[in-house]
This record gives sequence, structure tokens and C-alpha cells, in this order.
Amino acid sequence: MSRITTIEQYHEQYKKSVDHPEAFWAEIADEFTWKKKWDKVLDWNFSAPEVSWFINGKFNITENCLDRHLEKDGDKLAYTWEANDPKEPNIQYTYKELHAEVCRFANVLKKHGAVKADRICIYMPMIPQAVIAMLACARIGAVHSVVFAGFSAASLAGRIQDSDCKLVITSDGAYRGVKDIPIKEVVDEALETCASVTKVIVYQRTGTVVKMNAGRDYAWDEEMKNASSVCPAEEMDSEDLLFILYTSGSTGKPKGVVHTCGGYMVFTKYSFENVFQYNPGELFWCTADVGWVTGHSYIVYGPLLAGASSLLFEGIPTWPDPGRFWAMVDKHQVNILYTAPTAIRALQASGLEYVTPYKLNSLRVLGSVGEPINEEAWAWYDTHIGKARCPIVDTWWQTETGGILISPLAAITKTKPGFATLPLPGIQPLLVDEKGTEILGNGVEGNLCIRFPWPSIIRTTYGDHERCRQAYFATYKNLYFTGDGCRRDADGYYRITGRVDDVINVSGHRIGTAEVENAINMHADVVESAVVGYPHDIKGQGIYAYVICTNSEKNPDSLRKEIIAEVMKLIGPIAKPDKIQVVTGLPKTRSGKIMRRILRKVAEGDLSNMGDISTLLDPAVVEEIKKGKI
Ligand code: 7RM
Repeated sequence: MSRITTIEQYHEQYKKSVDHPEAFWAEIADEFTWKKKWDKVLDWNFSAPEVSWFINGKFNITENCLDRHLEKDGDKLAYTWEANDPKEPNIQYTYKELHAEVCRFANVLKKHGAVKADRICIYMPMIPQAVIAMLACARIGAVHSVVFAGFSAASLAGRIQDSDCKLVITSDGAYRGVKDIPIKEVVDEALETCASVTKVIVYQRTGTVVKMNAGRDYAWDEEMKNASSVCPAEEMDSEDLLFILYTSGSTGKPKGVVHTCGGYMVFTKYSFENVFQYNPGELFWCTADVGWVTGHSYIVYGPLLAGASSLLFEGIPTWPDPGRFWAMVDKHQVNILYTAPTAIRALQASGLEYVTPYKLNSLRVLGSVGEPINEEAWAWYDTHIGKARCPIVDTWWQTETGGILISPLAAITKTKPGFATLPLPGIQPLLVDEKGTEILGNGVEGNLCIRFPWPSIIRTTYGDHERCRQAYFATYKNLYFTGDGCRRDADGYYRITGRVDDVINVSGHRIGTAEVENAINMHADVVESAVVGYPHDIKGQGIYAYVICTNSEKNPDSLRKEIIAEVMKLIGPIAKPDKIQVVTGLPKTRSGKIMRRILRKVAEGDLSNMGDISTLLDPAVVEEIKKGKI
């Protein structure tokens, strides 16, 4: 059994995973259903990079998520779905029912010409059909590319074009709190520039009027009416693509992170079971959106592979009121709650009057993901939600890692506020200095790298392997570089301190500063801009933009409004700058590089010590920037 139950077992498994990684992972992989076992466990080199796990293994991940459970646990609950509106009835799916829906929708996809290796874009709200669509793609061997439904038409189009998607699956609209967002319109606008898409399948969720393009657009319900619930699973190779998920990096264009079938399957189940210590019969609730990797790994694949029961939620934490999460925990008797620091802080700020009416006594484990959790938020979560009896698992990982790499194992690893604690078995982290020299010992800080592959490591960035090498494997020779800074304390516990690259983490969402700058620069009056993150009480980081404007006569308030509109149009609401300061110059070195350190200091309100500014082309701009701070 791969389930760890004591800290001694953790240390034993950890040691085995380092001493004999192949034997270690082969034993875990053996617990899955394979049509043909692998010939070799692992091939790798980080310089190409080239990583293959469970080589020549044949199987289908949906048979492991669904079919495998049918005989014994077919009537077990896979999902309870709760709508945005608490008055709308819940919908439940047993494993048998989910299997049937997935097979039916897989047949719909086939009918519309989808075949193995085709890319299919999913742009949907948090409804069961989003999960069904993902699994249906996997069933037929198509590669899903889920795009968070908050992204703009331009962002959606860019992602569809980058991977040449053939089909788009969407809904008429999306409910989010009081909002009723017409998302099919966004798809229509995006598709004006996406020649690769020949079919669109539209689930009717809100009933908003949509334009159905004859010969291209089809209604989900109509298509499902006559679809058979028998659909043999496509045989996939371990290294066939499972999905693409776009994520922001230090350049202006998001990267299509590629995950493959075998390693991802093995690692998501293993990490799910061990980190959360899920017990049969429990209800797990991950509050993420399926548009992010957390939704992929811990709403869809990990829990289903483990045969778990999950809660799926369409809405937002603060509507109809900030007690929504806690009302749902009591109503559904949630045992494990996995959410983000930004949500915790927002609910903390709303006041205890929204918490105290609820019992919360079903909770056994609490989880956190997406950004560093500050000690205040940790303590509040622990005291008021966990009632000091639920272990908190602060799970560090990335889109690129596919699953949780550094985290306590619930009720096994002793926790410490703000610390992701220890690596999971199979994960070999190290800290390096700027030159790439390993920093040994404890009580040290550096850049977080991983020296050995784990099964769900990123395989490539879609369509551009060199970019994958550059971004993750070129900074330090023979190491995977995470982009995060990290401290290892006296006990050898890891504490992630945040990004060390030009990525900002706003409410747990990764946003590249270059992406926001590109959008701002599209405004006709903007000459140049520089974007940095700054500490934000609720969002973790806020977005601070410095802009140089051609038209000095322009009213700064209308300029700000127009810039925000530009960012909304090109990226989406999540990338909206919180503060925009108009400047006449940026602090540049003689080589033309913007000294972001200065911009960050001003943005965070530290105007005291600017450090060495003697290498600046025009040191005087610093004073002006300080004076104009917002
Ligand atoms: C799962 C996810 C990844 C980035 C990562 C970190 C930050 C995530 C934690 C965290 C501190 C955590 N994928 N991050 N989890 N920082 N503690 N527990 O978030 O690709 O969207 O973001 O998020 O900077 O590099 S992601």
C-alpha cells in the first residue's frame, strides 16, 4: 500500500524514493489498471529536457478514474454539485452516473470528428459538465486545454491559436455571485480569429440568449439525447498528452504547460491520498476552479483516481454572504476543505459573525494552496475554522509540477504556520544561490530547485520545447528551477517566500508583469509602462503600474479608466491594475534595463532606502516616482 500513516513511514518511504526511485514509483504505479505494463520506469535528462515515466505503458486514465470503481463502488458518490444560487437544488453524480455521462459526451465528441491527439478547448463555468467534458476528452485521447472562463476573448483566442484547437466546449452563460456573464459571446468573439475551430458545443446553463452559428454550434443537451453511454476508452501511451494548461511566466505570452497521461495519473492519486489522508466515505471539497491546475489535479483527477467523493461549487465565497463556505461545509458535512489564502483573508475580513452561526464540526483536515499563507490567516483558519483540531496542509506546487510537491501529510507531519514543511516522497528539493551553487545545511535561504524528476513534472511547453528548456531547465544546470524563493529553517522545514521572477501572484493567480505591460502599452496614449507587485491585504499581491503617457494634458482619472478597460479586454478582470501612477520616466540603467527593485520599493511604500541608484541613467526620476506614489 502506498498510503503513509505515520511519520516513521514517511521517512522510510522518502528514503526509498531517493535511493531507489524507480522501484519506489513502480510499486505505486502497480496499483493502477494498465492494459499493458511499462517496459522501463524512467528515462530522463534535464538538459534536453527529456523525461519519460512508465515507458510503453498502455492504459486510459478515465478507466482508472471511473470504470475501475464501477463494480464495487458504482453507486458511490463522485460529486455533489452546488449551484451559485443556494436555492437551486444540488445535483449528485455517482461513479456509475458520471461514467455514463462521460461516455455519452465522448461519443458526442467523436460524432463531431474529434480523434486522439486533437486539442479541445474547454471554456466553462464550474458546473459538472466542465468535468464531464475534460474526462470525455481523456476518454477518446483528445487533449483538453481548459481556459478559465474569466479570461477575455483575446486571451482565449491566443490560447486556442497556440494549440490549434479543433473544438470548443462552452456554455451560454456563467453565474458568479450576482453576475450573469454571457460567456458564449466571449467565445464567439475569440473565434473570429481562430480558423482551427470547426465545432462549438454549448451547454445551456443560464438560458441567456445566444447566437448559434449554423453548422458550427451545437447544443449540448440536443447532442446528448441520442448519444450512447457505451464508449470504449482509447488506449493511450504513458507519454501521450493528457492536457495543456496555459500559465503565465516572465514573458508576455502564457506558456502551454503539457502533462502526459502516465506520470500525472500516478502522482495526482498518490499525492491526493497522502497529503489529505482521505478516508473512504469522506467528502472532499477543493474550492478551486477547473480552469487552474488545482482544479485539474484535486477536483478532477486525484480524487476520482482515489475513488473519493467531492463537492463541486459553482459560486464564490462571498455570495449571497461571506458565510457561504461555512454554510456549505455544514450542509454537506465536508470533511476536508482545500482553499486559497486569498479566500481565507477575504472571509476573515468579513468578520466572525459569518462564521459563528455554523458548527463546522464535520471538518477534519484543512488545506491551503496558491500563494504563501501569512501567519495571521493561518492562525484564523486554524482557530475559527479548524477549531484548533484540524491539521492544516499548506501545499506548495505549480502548474508545471502537476501535483503537490512540498506539504505536510495531514495529521502526520507536525505543522508550522507559513511552512509547506517537507517534500513528498519522490521529491528532491534543494536551494541554490544566484550562481547555482547549492546552499547546504539548515537555516538558509535561496532559490528553490528540484534535482530529480517526479512522475508529473512538466514535459514541454506546447509547440515550443526550447521555451520549456529556457524557462525551467536553463537557469541552473541539471536542475528544475521553480521560480520561487525559499527558506529552509533549523528543522529542515521549507517555507516558500514567493516568486523571484517577474511573475506576480494575485489572489493565487499567476500573472506575468510583461503580460500586463503589453496590455497597458496597447493604449494609444501610453509610451511605456512597468508593472510590479506590492503587498495587498486580501489578494496577497496587488498590481502596481507605472506608465509614461504621451499626452500630458490628459485627465489622469480617465487615463486610468481606459488603461483598466484595455487590460480587461486583453487579459481579463484578474489582471486589472490596482494602482496606476503616471510618471515621466522609469528608473533605467545605462543598458536600458528597468530597475524593478526601486519600483517595487515605492509600490510597497518603503521610500526610505533606495539602495545603490548610481548606475541609473537618470537618478532624478527616482525622486519624482517617490513623490507621485499612490
Ligand atoms: C498550485 C498553483 C504556482 C506558484 C508557485 C508559488 C505559488 C503555490 C504555494 C505557493 C507559497 C504555497 N499553481 N504557490 N502554492 N507559494 N506557498 N503553498 O498555485 O502555477 O498557479 O502557481 O504559486 O509562487 O510558484 S500555479
